[in-house]
Amino acid sequence: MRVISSGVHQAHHGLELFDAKVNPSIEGPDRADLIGEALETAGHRLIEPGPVDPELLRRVHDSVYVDFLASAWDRWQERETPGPAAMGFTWAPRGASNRRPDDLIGQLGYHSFAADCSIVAGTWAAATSAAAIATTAADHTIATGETSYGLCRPPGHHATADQFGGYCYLNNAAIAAQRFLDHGATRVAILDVDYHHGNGTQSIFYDRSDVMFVSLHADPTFEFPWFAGHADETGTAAGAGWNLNLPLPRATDYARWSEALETALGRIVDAGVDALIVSLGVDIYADDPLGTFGIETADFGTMATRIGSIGVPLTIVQEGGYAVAAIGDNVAAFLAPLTS
Ligand code: OKP
Ligand code: ZN
Repeated sequence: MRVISSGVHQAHHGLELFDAKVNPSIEGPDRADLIGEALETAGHRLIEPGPVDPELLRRVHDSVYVDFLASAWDRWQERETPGPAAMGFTWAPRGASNRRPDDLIGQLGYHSFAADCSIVAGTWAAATSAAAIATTAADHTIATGETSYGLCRPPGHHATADQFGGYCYLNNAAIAAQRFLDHGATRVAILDVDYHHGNGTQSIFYDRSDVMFVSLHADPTFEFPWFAGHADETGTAAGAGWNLNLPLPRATDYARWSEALETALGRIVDAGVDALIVSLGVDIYADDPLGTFGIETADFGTMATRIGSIGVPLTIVQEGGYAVAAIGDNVAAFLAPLTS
């Protein structure tokens, strides 16, 4: 087991709008710091990532979006009275032309889909560091076959090819998947176990058959990201049949959740993939402030044992998880049975 992490994320702490109030985001630096500490206590060595690959970013994300993210904070600072964080507040009405505006304020709406997500001074460095962590983790699995874990922060699974939202800017799991393909894999699967549907990952690969996206998540009829994650979203064009959503009800416990996991793994095994990326959100934990599921700490070990049993090369990237008192134990419990 190789663990990749970096302290660069610490300078990123955005603001989020919720309940008509703006507060520091619940997605803060403490999350990754606590995971790192727990993993070191469990005997893991934390290894720094290599540099980010700008070409790889642009194979997953639109170039204009990458350039936008890289420059948004500096452009924001040029305003007469810049607020404490750059965020969108106008989104395209249904049926609108959705032409990209020229102005920064319009572009912030164009390139985002949720007001829980903002850009501050450290955001671009943190997002590219998380992408580098995912890339380095994938590279280790590609080179050795060994399982790797990328302690990515900010998370990535809500980020689409050209929009940020849900605390995500660059799609770390998608970047890891693309890395496997670029190094000879024919087909890879992404298994997303975060409490929230990975709308960004789904959309990036929705018309492609080389990356199968499989997600267990809270039903979007009652949960963020609200507009994606239904069971009838199965892919389009060449991607038809390569997207599997398993929406689950409130209060789902491990007995119910593990039934969906069996369905998910059955499809992944049938697909005969060369590698598996796990988008590991531990916000399915019983005491998570954003979640409603009933997964206990020990259940993370049980699910990891089952996922590992399919015998496919495995790279894990961190997504959500907001119960900071338990976040380290939950990730350590997941990694423990995969550690050799
Ligand atoms: C990101 B990931 C609560 C607002 C909820 C959206 C949740 C984003 C979750 N104050 N904002 O999938 O864990
Ligand atoms: Zn989540």
